[in-house]
Amino acid sequence: MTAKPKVALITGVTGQDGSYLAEFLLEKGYMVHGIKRRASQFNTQRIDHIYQDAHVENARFRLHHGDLSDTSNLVRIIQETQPDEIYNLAAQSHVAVSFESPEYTADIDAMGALRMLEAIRILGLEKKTRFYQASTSELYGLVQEIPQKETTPFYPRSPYAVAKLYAYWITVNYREAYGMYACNGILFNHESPRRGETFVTRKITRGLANINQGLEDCLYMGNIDALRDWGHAKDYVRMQWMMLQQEQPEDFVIATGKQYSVRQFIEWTAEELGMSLRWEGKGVDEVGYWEDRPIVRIDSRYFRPTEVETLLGDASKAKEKLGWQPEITVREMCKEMVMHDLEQAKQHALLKANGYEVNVSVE
Ligand code: NDP
Ligand code: GDR
Repeated sequence: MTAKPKVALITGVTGQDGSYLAEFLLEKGYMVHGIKRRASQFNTQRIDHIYQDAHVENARFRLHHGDLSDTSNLVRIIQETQPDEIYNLAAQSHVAVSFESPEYTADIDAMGALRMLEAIRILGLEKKTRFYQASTSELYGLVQEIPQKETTPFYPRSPYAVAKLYAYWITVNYREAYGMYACNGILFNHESPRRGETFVTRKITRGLANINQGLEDCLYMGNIDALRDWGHAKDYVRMQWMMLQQEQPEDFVIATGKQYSVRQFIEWTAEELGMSLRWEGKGVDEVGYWEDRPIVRIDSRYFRPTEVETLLGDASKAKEKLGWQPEITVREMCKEMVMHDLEQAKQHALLKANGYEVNVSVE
């Protein structure tokens, strides 16, 4: 007789982390349920390769329509799936967008976490279901201490970060108030070829690959002096799972402990593409040249009303208590992203050369 597989429920399964986590858990033998939003077009590109037809017997990957704004829907899905582990990854996750849609961001990122925790409680699953909350280094915001660790005070700098601050504390509160196994992963930026196209690393690798293939002329950037601690999403989802396998629930910082500027990431990307980049000018007038062509310019539209200038994480606790360490370096990750986006740009260039319309826009 084979043991019953563990059951996981992932919100945000169609996103970058959700897709890697689903792959990871399926490899571990889990039954994986994911919540996807209804959209007017297919939004499952990142998980299509692991999709299993629901008609197939013993399919171990199932999708459910749902939304973090809809309590009754969440209660029903949790009731039906009876998960051992819930990974709450769903969010309006773009910091700049949160300034434009602060109320929506609060509803999904803050209240959404509360709705998930309450659903567990309403269903009497407090002792069965373990809960992971996708917390963020954005909580640190305005620098209070460098590097940032679990004990560093928070100072959120965007509607996104403020919403995530609520989610962080409500997770701690439900752990303390109801004895739930609930914990926060305070994750620093993590990227991959599956990163959303409007986050800075992907915008750069995609934008410069398009320029390299003659699909675009120039990449417009915001604050390129911002400093980030970038890791690879694959390394970080492993840690999300590890956090739910401990005897006691605790919160952990996940980071590489290395920090680089956005400017540096642009230079690495250009290097991978064999495009030597030369900077001229200062501030908003700074321009990056490839030979005599201006290919990177600053557009103040991409500046944020309040910026997080510097993030650098100290993941010693994760290393000591869980033995976690990142395996993929930022340069390896940059190369992987560039190769992926170059391949895509080449395909688009071919389509274009044959008279097809292609959408290569970079936001
Ligand atoms: P993505 O933006 O790639 O994915 C977000 C996911 O949430 C998508 O599946 C999206 O669905 C879903 N979603 C958005 N709104 C709703 C909603 N109202 N109801 C249900 N689902 C919704 O994010 P990442 O994978 O990069 O990040 C995962 C989580 O980790 C997020 O909570 C993010 O805030 C947090 N985080 C991310 C970090 C990073 O560097 N990547 C660092 C620290 C924290 P759809 O595909 O339909 O848009
Ligand atoms: P961040 O990621 O805000 O850190 O949030 P993002 O990649 O959007 O920005 C990183 C830094 O780059 C600067 N920047 C630009 N950013 C974007 N998107 N576009 C630009 O053109 C641009 N130019 C400069 C930004 O100002 C910023 O300083 C991500 C998200 O995944 C969150 O969900 C997560 O919580 C945090 O990482 C940790």
